[in-house]
Amino acid sequence: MKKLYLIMTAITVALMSCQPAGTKGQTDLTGNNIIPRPRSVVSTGGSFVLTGRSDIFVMPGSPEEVAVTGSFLAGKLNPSTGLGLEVITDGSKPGKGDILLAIGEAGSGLGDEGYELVITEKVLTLTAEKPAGLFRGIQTIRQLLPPGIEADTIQPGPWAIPTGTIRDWPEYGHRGEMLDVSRHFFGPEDVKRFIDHLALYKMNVLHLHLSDDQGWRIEIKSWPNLTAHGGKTEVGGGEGGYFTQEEYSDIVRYAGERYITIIPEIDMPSHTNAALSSYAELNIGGKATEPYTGTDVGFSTLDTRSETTYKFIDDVVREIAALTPGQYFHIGGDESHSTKIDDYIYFVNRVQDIVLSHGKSVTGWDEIANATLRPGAVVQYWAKAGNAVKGVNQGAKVLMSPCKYAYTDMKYDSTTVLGLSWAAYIEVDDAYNWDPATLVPEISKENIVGVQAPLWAETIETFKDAEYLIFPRLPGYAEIGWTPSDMRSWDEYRVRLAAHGKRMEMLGIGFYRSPLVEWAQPGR
Ligand code: IFG
Repeated sequence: MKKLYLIMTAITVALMSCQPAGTKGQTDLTGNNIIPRPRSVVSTGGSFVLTGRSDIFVMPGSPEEVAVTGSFLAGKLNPSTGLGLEVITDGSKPGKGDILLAIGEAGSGLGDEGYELVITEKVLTLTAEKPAGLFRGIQTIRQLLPPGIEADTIQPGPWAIPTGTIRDWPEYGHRGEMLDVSRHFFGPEDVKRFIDHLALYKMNVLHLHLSDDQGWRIEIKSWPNLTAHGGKTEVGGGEGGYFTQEEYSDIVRYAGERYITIIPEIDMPSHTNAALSSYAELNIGGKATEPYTGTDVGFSTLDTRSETTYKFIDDVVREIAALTPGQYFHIGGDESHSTKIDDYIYFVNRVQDIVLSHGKSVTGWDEIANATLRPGAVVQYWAKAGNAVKGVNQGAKVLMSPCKYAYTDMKYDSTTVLGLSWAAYIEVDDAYNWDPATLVPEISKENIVGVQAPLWAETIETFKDAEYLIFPRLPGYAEIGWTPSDMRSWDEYRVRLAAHGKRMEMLGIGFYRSPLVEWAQPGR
């Protein structure tokens, strides 16, 4: 079998070599379509080719994670190339057509997620200071290969990468998306597919909106009715669902293997009808509410002056924090229209201390900045810049999720069937044409931890629906979080994005074919 590949590859390489010199796709590394755009690219005008003899070498003495990352790369390359790359950890030297992964010296300036890709005609060498950087670099290798690399069946080669050097690292440390699994429930397989999409575009956070008026989606062993009752429906009256703690832990593991952190959100004191209908004692007046399957907001509130409420929250935070390696716990705090402001502030202050008591830092929607923010708090700016500025004035950092640019449940335009439009219509260029560091004058770059694009699920029932709203806007958010703003322009980006149309097709993503982008014809 291997011999056949050798012959096939030899013929392919021979054919290739008679290609006109300098064919942009094959030998000009600066002609790449990588998203996010890498920080620096230098071309040396040659071509590196994967063949049936290629393998992935791990530098001797590397941490175990490096071999794991090598296996991830092999798992991406082998199904579509059929080249049977193996991960070699016995210390032998890479040869022609091999890939070498190595953890380099600290202090290279690449930071936790940066990487350097040195591609010669002989060997492709990927180095990073940390394993996370190698994993980000793997995504660049994927994107330097033809879109067919993403297929799960054998595709015609050749599998060539132009030679040169790429040095790259992110602008912001928090680059993510949020998935609302409460309004409509999305199971573990959907969430893992979402994580795969985030990984390809070097994103590193997935915020899961686990509770709301319409559904409680995470098992809490000390309050079993939250899912037994509160997880049983969703917007429109469907059957809902929930993650067992085992399923949640599996999602956390899957994300961690891709250097993606899960941030769990329990939204409170409003957006709590699922809990209020599960336990009478959580309600002001002590009577349980009816399950809610509509799409109004702001009508619910926990009893902010009842000790039972804080015992409940302590149990919930304790159980989820124990399953969550990430530093942040999201307490929601949005749209508390049925909670008096003094009660709201009292509540947010107490809940912050509960979160800190379980070893986590607090994040929440921008309204929480009306309380006294504890150290390490991050305010997620979504609607009121004034709230986010209050957070900055208290010394908090800001996560930029401006609803007019980053809410991926917004329709693309008035003809989009899925989604809402209360904030704005957000075409693909609108989603790209903003700079977090200058959007709000009083919020400067050093106050900002990064960007996140929420997907609210009132109007989406399947993950196919979700992907239609997420793509093709997600790559743009990834680039805003990764690439310096002075290296970004819509006219240049839209050309690279067009090349990702084929890649999304290969990944089975039914994306919105925005008329603003010159997508390659389907199937070609
Ligand atoms: N605002 C609500 C969400 C969701 C959204 C839909 C926030 C923080 C409108 N809160 O966005 O629950 O209903 O676009």
